[in-house]
Amino acid sequence: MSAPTADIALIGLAVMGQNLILNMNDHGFVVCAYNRTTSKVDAFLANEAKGTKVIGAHSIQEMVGKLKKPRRVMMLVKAGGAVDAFIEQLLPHLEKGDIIIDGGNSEYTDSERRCKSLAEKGLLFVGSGVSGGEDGARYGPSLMPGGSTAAWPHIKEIFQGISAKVGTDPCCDWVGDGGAGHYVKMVHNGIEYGDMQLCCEAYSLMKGVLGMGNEEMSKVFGEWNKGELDSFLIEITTDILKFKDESGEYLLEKIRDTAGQKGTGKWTAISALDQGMPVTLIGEAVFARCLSSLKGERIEASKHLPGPAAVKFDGDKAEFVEHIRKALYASKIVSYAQGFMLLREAAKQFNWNLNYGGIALMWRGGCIIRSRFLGNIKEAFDKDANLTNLLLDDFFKKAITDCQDSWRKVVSASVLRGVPTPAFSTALAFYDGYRSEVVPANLIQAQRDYFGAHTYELLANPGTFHHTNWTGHGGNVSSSTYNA
Ligand code: NBP
Repeated sequence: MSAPTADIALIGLAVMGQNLILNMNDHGFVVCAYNRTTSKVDAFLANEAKGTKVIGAHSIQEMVGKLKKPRRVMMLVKAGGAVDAFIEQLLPHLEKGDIIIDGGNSEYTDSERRCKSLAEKGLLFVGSGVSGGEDGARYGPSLMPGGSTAAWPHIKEIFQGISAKVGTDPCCDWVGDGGAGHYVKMVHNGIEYGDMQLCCEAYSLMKGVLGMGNEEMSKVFGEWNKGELDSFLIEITTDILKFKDESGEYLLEKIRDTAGQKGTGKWTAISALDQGMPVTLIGEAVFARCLSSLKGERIEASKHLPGPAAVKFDGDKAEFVEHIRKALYASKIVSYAQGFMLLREAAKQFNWNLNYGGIALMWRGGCIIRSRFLGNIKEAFDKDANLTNLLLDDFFKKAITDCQDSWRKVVSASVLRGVPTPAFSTALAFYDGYRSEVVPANLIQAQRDYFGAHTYELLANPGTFHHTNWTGHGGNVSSSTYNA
C-alpha cells in the first residue's frame, strides 16, 4: 500500500463539506473526501473537485488508510445521531492521539459528552463552530474550535489557514475545553437571530408607519451599511428589499411571513434561562419567529382584535428614519452585551477561560453576524479583558447615550401605532432595568414571603434572611432559602 498522503479527511459532501474541502485544497492541504452515500464521492471528484489534489474514499477504512498521522478526521454532517454513528464507525480504525473534529451545528452538551468519552479512549475530539454558509466555507469561514486542547497544535495551521481574515488576523482561534467551541457558535447563532429580528422591525416601521417603498427602503439600508451599522446582514437586506422576480415584482413582498428555525436560537435562550442571564433580545427574537409561524391564528385574530385607530404619519420622514437607525444600533449594542453576559456566566460554570476579544475577532469576519461593530467590541475587551459589561465601556456608553432619545421615540411610536417591535422594546426595557439602582423586586420578595414563607433580605442587612407573619394567622416557620 502506498504511503498515506492526505493531511485531513472530511466526511459529509453536502454544501458545507464540499466547499470546505475546496477551500482546504486552495490552501495547499490534501483532503480525503468521504460521504455516507458513496456515489457522492465519485460525483464530487468528477465535477467540483476535478483538477484539484482532493482524493476520495469509499469506506471509512480506506479513508483512514490514506491519512497521515496523527490522523485528522472532520465531519460536516447533520448534527445529532449521524455524528455519533460516524464516531462509532471510526473507533476501530483510529489509534491514540488521532483527532476527530465535528464541524456541524451540534449542541455543546453533545460535544462535552463526546470529548469526555473519546478522551477515555485516548482520542482527541474537537467540536468546532463553522459559520458563513456556503460562501464562507468556500472562501473563508469563521471557525470556533474547542474540545481537547492537545488537538489544537495539530489543526491550527489548517484551521487558521482556511478561515476568514481581518487584515492578517485569522477569524479562528482556540476557544476552550469540551463544548466551548459549540457553545460560542450557539451564542453566535442566537445573536444572529436577534440581528435579523432588528432588521425586520426597522423594515416593518419603514413600511408600516412611514409607508416607504422597497427601493426607498433598500437605499436607506444601503446608507446604513456605510456607517456604524456596516454588516453582512444589513448588506443582504439592502439587496433583498430591491430584488425583483421574473414578473418584475418585489419578491420579498410575496414571501409568506412565517419564519423557520433550526434550533440554535432556542438553545441559546434555554441556556440563558439555565444560567439565569437576562438575554431578553434573543429570547424575543426566537418568540417572534414562533408567533410568525402561527399564521392561521393570526389571520383569524386580525379579524377580531382591534388595535389603535390608524394615525397617518405627518412628521419628518428622514428624521424618523434616523431615529429608527439609532434605535436599531442601541438595541444591537444591548443584544451583544447580553450575549457576552451569557458567555461569561457559562465560562464560570464550565471552567472555560474564554478570550472575549478573541471571540469578537472570530465573529468579525467570515460569519453571518460579521460587522464593523465587532471591531469596536474587540477594542473594548482589548482595553479591559475583565470588562463586566459592554454597556460600561466608554465607546458603547457614548453610543447608547447618543441613541437614547431616538430609541425611546421609536418604541413609543410603535406602541402607540400598534406595530410590534419586540426586540427594540425589550432592549430598551433591559437598558432601563440594568441602569436602575432600585427595581420593584422588593414587592416580589414580600409576596413570596407572604404566600410561601420564602423569606426576604433587608436593604440594611443583606445576607440575613427574615420571615414575617404577614396575616397574623400564618406560622413563624419559613421555607429554606435557595435559588433555582
Ligand atoms: P446537511 O446538514 O444537509 O447534512 C448533509 C450531510 O449529512 C450529508 O453528507 C448526509 O449524507 C449526511 N447525513 C445525514 Br443528512 N443523515 C445522516 C446519517 N444518519 N448518517 C450519516 N450521514 C448522514 O449539510 P450541510 O448544510 O452541508 O451542513 C453540514 C453541517 O454543518 C450541519 O451540521 C449543519 O447544521 C452545519 N452548518 C450548516 C451551514 C449551512 O449554511 N448549510 C452553516 C454552518 C453549519 P448523505 O449524502 O448520505 O445523505
